[in-house]
Amino acid sequence: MPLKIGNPGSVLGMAGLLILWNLSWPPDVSGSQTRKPNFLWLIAEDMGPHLGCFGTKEVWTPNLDRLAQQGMLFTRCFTTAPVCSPSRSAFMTGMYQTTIAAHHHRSHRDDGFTLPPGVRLATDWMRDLGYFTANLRQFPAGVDLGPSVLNVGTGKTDWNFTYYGKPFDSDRWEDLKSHQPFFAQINFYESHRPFRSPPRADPSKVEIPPYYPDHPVTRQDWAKYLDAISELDTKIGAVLNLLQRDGLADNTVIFFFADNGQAHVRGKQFCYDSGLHVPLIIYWPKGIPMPPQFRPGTRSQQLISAIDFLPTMISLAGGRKPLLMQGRVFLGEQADPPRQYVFGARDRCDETVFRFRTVRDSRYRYIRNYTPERPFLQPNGYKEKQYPVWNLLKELDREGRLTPVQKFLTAPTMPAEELYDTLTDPHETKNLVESPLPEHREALLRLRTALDVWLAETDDQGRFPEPEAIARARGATQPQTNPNRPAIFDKPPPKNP
Ligand SMILES: [Ca+2]
Repeated sequence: MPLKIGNPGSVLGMAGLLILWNLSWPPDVSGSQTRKPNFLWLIAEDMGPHLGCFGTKEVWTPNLDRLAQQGMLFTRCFTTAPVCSPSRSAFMTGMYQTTIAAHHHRSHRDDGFTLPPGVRLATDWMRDLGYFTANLRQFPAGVDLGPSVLNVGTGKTDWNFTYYGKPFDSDRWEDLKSHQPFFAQINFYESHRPFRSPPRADPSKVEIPPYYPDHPVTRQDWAKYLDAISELDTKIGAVLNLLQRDGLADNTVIFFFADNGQAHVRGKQFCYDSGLHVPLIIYWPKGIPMPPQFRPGTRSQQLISAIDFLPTMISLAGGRKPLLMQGRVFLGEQADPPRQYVFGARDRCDETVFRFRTVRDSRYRYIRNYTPERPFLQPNGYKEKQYPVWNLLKELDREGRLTPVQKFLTAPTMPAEELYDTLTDPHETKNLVESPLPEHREALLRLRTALDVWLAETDDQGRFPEPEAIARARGATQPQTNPNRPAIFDKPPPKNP
């Protein structure tokens, strides 16, 4: 099929690839004149916008609330996948996981699969700009980082590709001060299951979504999730203290976000807001000139995709966004026009095959399901073992104790299309695909078209099914038997002129 101009899949292998590769070359040298900011990414696991500053009850997050108050809170930030490895592959490259064939969860753990030519890791781009890079695991002795200090800085990468070489220069906090400017990240564990944080939230007071049965099991589980976030906050506080202690607080830009949505039955692994909506807080330090769009102490409703973090950081670091990087710059002098849409995708997760694609504007979410013959509760060992509500739903369904909204999750099939008005229905429970109202028809047609255009322009690799044997092997793919390999892999890598 001929591909349109502007389609990264079509251009990557040709002249555009050279542009993608070379735009930040030669390395920016202006940093010798102007002080460049450090960047610190604080990456939480599996959490939705459940912080005090988002109005959540029974969670205690004074440090993140203060960071949001001094910085900016972005209330409409979404990952491109509702699960770790595709999402992390995307935000660490600024590319949709569906374009770079990293869309199945952990499918390339042991097959030597590498990024397509011209697509690079965040640290590669930042090194070109003179940055030292770190994925922090080691912290100074004697510093109080909370009760389970081993969980601060997991070093998690979980990319669904192999990176040959050293992706980060260091894992030691103590290296930062002497290696500025730096781009460092800290990966936190707390909000990943199993939840193990000290109990604090009162299960009888937590607010649970209407699609879960109001049952002690649900309440207890939700309280544990909130407790995990409260514990995460104490660790964030400790890291913020370390920045102060080492004199780094005034020249370090902080991004706080999560790698995918909340670890609940209809959250993680699914393409509703609950699987893709994550908190985003950006803190801007006083020692660095502020981008024109930055308004400390405010909330922004601008649509942000997690693949926008990297091009934005490159731009703020004095570089230029690589021409074909799919993320958009949302802060700084080179900011792109704000997004009208954010996109997301889910493909195979472990042994469970689904294919969803979704697009959302500031109000409506549209989901297309390519596997509607499969049930929402299609067997998944991870969810069965770790999500008590997964089994509770099945049990209460057998007893006839679910409401119609809850029965949606135990139905034998799923809708082929879903449309939700997140303004009037934030939990996305009323599917408007059949609605005759003109505004719903308009939203449906517009979002269907937006999705079709995105699928074509981004060369969605999910259109090629994985061979069943590979899916059955739960990720043990062999490249020679995997047809799910974009044509761009077969093009020779670019040569520097
Ligand atoms: Ca995750």
